[in-house]
Amino acid sequence: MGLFVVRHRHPPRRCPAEDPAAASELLHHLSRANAARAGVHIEGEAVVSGDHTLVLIVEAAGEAAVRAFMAPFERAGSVEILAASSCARVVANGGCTAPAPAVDSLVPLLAPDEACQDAVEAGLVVHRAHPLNCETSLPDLVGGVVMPTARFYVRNHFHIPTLDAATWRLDVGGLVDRPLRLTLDDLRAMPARSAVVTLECAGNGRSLLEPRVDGEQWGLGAVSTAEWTGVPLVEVLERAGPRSEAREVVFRGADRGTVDESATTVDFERGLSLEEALESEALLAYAMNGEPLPIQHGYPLRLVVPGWYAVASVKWLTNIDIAPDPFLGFFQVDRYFFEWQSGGRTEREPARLQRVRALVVSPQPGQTVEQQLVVRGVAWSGAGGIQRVDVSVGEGEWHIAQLVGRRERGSWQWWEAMVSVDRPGPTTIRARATDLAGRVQPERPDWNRLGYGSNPIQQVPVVVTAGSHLGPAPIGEQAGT
Ligand SMILES: Nc1nc2c(c(=O)[nH]1)N[C@H]1C(S)=C(S)[C@@H](COP(=O)(O)O)O[C@H]1N2
Ligand SMILES: [Mo]
Repeated sequence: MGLFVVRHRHPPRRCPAEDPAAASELLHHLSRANAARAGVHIEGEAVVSGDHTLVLIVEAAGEAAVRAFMAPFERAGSVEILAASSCARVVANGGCTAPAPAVDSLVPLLAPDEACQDAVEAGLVVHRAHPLNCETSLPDLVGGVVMPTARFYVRNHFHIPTLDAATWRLDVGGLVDRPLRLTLDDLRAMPARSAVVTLECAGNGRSLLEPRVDGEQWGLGAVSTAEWTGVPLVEVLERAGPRSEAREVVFRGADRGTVDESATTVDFERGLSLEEALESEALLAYAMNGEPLPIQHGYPLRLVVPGWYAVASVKWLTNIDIAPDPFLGFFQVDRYFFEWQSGGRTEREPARLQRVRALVVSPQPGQTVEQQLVVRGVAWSGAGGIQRVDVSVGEGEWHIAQLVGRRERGSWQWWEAMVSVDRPGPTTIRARATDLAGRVQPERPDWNRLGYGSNPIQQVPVVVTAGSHLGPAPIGEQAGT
């Protein structure tokens, strides 16, 4: 189907709307049902006031179908038919005259404009339409630990593959005694486990770095939490039986493309050492919040590695390969590591566990608040649970916040603090998390060449108005909790 803009004009003296019979005939001709019979889907229609001009937006197989349908208008005046495109498609293609993005894929792909349109409509903050990259809007985080799937951030490096679960297989091979070829039904028949896990992109917060670092300019919303259900990775590894020389487990997704300026195609692949794979409590997840994984989050199967930066959680998983040596693929050694200069030397360290961070969800930056207010948000760390969160107003002393709900490995936890502010006027709220390993957020971000793991104490500017009225009751005091 193609999209078209149609413009009809007629001379004022031949305005068909002035003749009741002709006018009603045209109205019926333009009804959605009549148009559909002619193979034309009318998306919208309007008449430019005082200008004898009608504009239609229609979908049809081709221009000929539109032309045939517009015949009654052609008799009354002129008809122009312009090939058109949705805004999302133009943006996904990179401009009004740019061709569609190049495709190098072995599997069918999700139309980039549709994925982008859905994300915008769900309220995600789209940074790039193709490949689709969008973050969660922080005010949307209200509610429970788990958030609505449609608002979960999306991070892609390539086109989004649409895999057919009926023909999809997970191949487990390499240094194993029993190579496996599993269907989705095979996996569903194995003992299932569910876990609430927070995924965070290693680039979350990159836009706060100074000097600026190239790469996706994430605010603070490249992080989200869902309940994932699937088969523990260890179960599948044990079934396959790694041989004694096995050292590394390599996970491959079905998406691929070119990277940097290079012409060669790379698959999205990541490795974990066998030890990490066995100890990580990773899941081979086929469900997210009780529903089959959505396409953009890895349908039909993805890896979910609790506590790790989410690059480890390979989507659209098709292969698990057990290897004798550490994996050296692009997304393992050319990206997703910290790199600093120290004393003329370059130091590198892979981005593995999520650093500790607290996010203020309420109030939001720029909001007006009263002198007594409740500050609340989430906090997480890949090194274990959150030990404490402290809140401070206007560079004042730190107040300990109350942690809400259960502490779960790999999941963020809500916290809240009631604070009072001495004086009305502009001020800044800060929240600082400390994890059970004793790691605490730094004042300033730890700048590194690729801009990963930026977790400084968040600063939320607000304006305080005079008044002692309390905001909404703290979560712990609401009815039913
Ligand atoms: N196959 C595949 N898996 C992938 C990626 C990808 O581009 N392709 N991106 C990774 C990165 S960098 C992140 S942050 C998470 C994002 O997961 P989400 O889109 O479900 O939020 O997926 C990871 N897994
Ligand atoms: Mo990421």
